[in-house]
Amino acid sequence: MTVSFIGKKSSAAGGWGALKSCGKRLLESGSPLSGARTMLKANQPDGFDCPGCAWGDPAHGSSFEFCENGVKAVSWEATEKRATPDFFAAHTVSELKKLSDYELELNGRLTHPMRYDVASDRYLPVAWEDAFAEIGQVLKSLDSPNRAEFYTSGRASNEAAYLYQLFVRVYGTNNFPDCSNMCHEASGIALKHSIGVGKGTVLLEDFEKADAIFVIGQNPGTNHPRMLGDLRRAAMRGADVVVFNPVREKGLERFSDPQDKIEMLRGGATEIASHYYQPRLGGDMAAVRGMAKVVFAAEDAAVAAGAAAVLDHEFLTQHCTGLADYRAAVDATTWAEIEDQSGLSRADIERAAGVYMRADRVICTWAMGVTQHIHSVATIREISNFMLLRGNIGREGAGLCPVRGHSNVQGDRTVGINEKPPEAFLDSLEKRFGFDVPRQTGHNVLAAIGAMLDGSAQAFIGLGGNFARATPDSTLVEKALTGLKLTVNIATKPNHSHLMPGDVSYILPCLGRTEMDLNSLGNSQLVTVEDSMSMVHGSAGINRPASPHLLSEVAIIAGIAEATVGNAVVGWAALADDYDLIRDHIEATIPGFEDFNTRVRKPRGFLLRNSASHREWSTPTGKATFSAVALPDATVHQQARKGGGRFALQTFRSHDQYNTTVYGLDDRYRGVYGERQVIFIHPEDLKAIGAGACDRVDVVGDYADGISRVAANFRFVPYDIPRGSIAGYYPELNVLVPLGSVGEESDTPTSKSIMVSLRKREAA
Ligand SMILES: Nc1nc2c(c(=O)[nH]1)N[C@H]1C(S)=C(S)[C@@H](COP(=O)(O)OP(=O)(O)OC[C@H]3O[C@@H](n4cnc5c(=O)[nH]c(N)nc54)[C@H](O)[C@@H]3O)O[C@H]1N2
Ligand SMILES: Nc1nc2c(c(=O)[nH]1)N[C@H]1C(S)=C(S)[C@@H](COP(=O)(O)OP(=O)(O)OC[C@H]3O[C@@H](n4cnc5c(=O)[nH]c(N)nc54)[C@H](O)[C@@H]3O)O[C@H]1N2
Ligand SMILES: [Mo]
Repeated sequence: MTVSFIGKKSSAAGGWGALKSCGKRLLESGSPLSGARTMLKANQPDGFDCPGCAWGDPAHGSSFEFCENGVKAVSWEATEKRATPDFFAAHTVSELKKLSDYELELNGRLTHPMRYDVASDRYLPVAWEDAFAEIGQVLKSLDSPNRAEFYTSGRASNEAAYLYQLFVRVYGTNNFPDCSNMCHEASGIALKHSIGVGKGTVLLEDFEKADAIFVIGQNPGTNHPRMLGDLRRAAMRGADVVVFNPVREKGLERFSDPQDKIEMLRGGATEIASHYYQPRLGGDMAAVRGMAKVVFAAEDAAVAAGAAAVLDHEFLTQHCTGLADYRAAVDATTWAEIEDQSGLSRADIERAAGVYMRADRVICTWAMGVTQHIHSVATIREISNFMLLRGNIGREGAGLCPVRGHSNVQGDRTVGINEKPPEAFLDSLEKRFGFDVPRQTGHNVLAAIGAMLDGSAQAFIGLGGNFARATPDSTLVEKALTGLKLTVNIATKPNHSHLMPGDVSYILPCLGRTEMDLNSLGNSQLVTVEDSMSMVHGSAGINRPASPHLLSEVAIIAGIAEATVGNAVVGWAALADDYDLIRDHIEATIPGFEDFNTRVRKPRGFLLRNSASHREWSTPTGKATFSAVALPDATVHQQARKGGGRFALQTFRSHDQYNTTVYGLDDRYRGVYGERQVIFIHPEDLKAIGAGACDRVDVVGDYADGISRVAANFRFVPYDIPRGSIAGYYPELNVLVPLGSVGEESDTPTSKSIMVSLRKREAA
């Protein structure tokens, strides 16, 4: 453990800066008191689940886990600002389009259902019944249910998501484009192949026992701040934290925990990463393979010397298949390839592998730096291969941990938001509800956009999210949405997707997670969510709703469902009035939810059983399965290097945003203030292109598909990042992500592998 005392003006993540930022955010949100009160109920057993990230909650101790970005997420929702009908009357849609994402959401919470009026180019208030009736009428008029796309963002509760999928399947389609298609899709696919279940295998408690934690392609200081607390405790008790990230992220270097009074008073901070490696973009598979190569070499040496084995032979023999082929693939990969692709030296990779081999218990976590590349599925399978070598899956203190994004994205998939639903699930729906369940594979995000563009899709319903800004090729997606017969967005705040209306267009405002959801008897309704560790727990809001005209997501879905498919199969209104009844249906149709209504009312909820954690492998062979593929022919970085002044661009999050929601214009940990149009670049690269830090550039997409893609007027920020790899913020740079550039098998847009060139702007 290393604790460094670096004075009150600490350069560590967290600390006083975080506290100051929280206070500022609470004030800006316009409701410091209710905001502060609300925060005290976040992630508490009798409060609501924080709408921030999907990191788990501690099992013991009732202490409120403080997190700067949780405060931002909560106060952003609990704001007193309102986007009322007066606001929409005062601005045409064309005017609103000129606002940035930040300026638009700053107008606060939506208060009334609104319908787009083409003649005045404005949204006008409408009665809920009229909205439901017209939406139902348009959906019924389509010549096939497959012409409608039903998007879900991962904030929707299990109850809302289950009811949504039930409605959509009764209507007749499996078209479920979902934010996870752009997020952890590759993790789900890879892990299903490798270990038989598409979820992580660790519990929060495992972080207390691991000897080493590998953190690959993830920036928890900003995106999962509560994870930093767990990493910090691990570092303090001497566990190694090995980071792979092209960018030097401050939160991974040192963290000062605002919950630790002594550390705060002393202005101290704990060093998080014991080892920090900066691979080139997309170079992780090579890095992990390099480590596996070291492990095999150590095993050979141990055998030759008659020393203790390095591999866990008992585990490998009893539980795994495909080891010999994997070994052959590793042997066939040269160090030259590994070093070139990863950008790391053999010596560094040997050091990292040394940590792995010395540790009895290893956890590996990862997020978007791994999942948003062309070769993400292969990379995650490689991570799994590596972890299997020493039996690091399915035992205490060890395992795989894809750290999820949206607070309930994992739960939404569990309860049926899936364009390729398992047969068994469809069978159980059919049995329980007695209707002909659609069996045809539906659309993911990529297919949905394709269908909108070629005219085969005619309607879009968004259960939360900001489809147009989260997806690639923003300009094309706008065209796709405005060409539809119907666009409906269920939302809490105005965003740009609402400003791309189809022929008939609605914004339907819903309650947020922090708000009380009362049924007809005046009783508070409980919803449930599932975190990254597969814990399912209850969430009940405590704030007064932002407007008396809001409905819960569940009630809105029920309203649309009733108007579209009637009550013959399901009595929607009754379910919307008592979520316990929805949970009874979940229990009856999805394994693991036995006694759902009782268990969810226990503090901390319950764990959904994960077979791989118990070393049961639901793969075709019944074993954990090694993959054995060659490294990618070329990563984006290698392609960019081929010349022509090209760069490999990744798009990541600033410290002041939640996905497309921009809370502010600062990125404190990276030292950027008051602006978002920036490109992080190595100082030598700047020199090489003859530019200075103050020069401005247009970032130009470099794809031979005939589409011109330009993000105009960006400033350089010289940064500690590998040469040839550059970075900037999502969603401003989504115009550069080509729709056709997606992960193999996952279809995930390659938001971290974008080929660009930089065009200097003439000084104004
Ligand atoms: N406050 C806040 N919290 C959030 C979110 C938010 O926007 N704001 N978003 C939520 C959601 S939906 C998600 S999915 C998660 C996202 O959580 P993260 O995955 O942490 O999100 P990103 O900002 O995209 O950061 C990706 C990290 O991967 C690194 N990286 C990029 N390319 C590579 C690569 O090729 N190799 C390696 N090793 N690293 C790479 C980047 O430098 C960056 O540090 O956070 C969730 N939590
Ligand atoms: N270039 C690039 N693109 C990316 C990524 C990237 O790293 N780079 N990341 C991808 C990832 S990981 C993800 S998950 C997606 C995110 O994609 P989305 O989930 O579609 O986007 P969000 O920005 O999270 O959605 C914000 C909107 O959700 C609405 N909202 C907020 N709370 C609620 C609620 O409680 N109920 C309802 N109904 N609505 C609510 C608000 O109106 C807000 O405007 O973006 C992806 N796109
Ligand atoms: Mo995500």
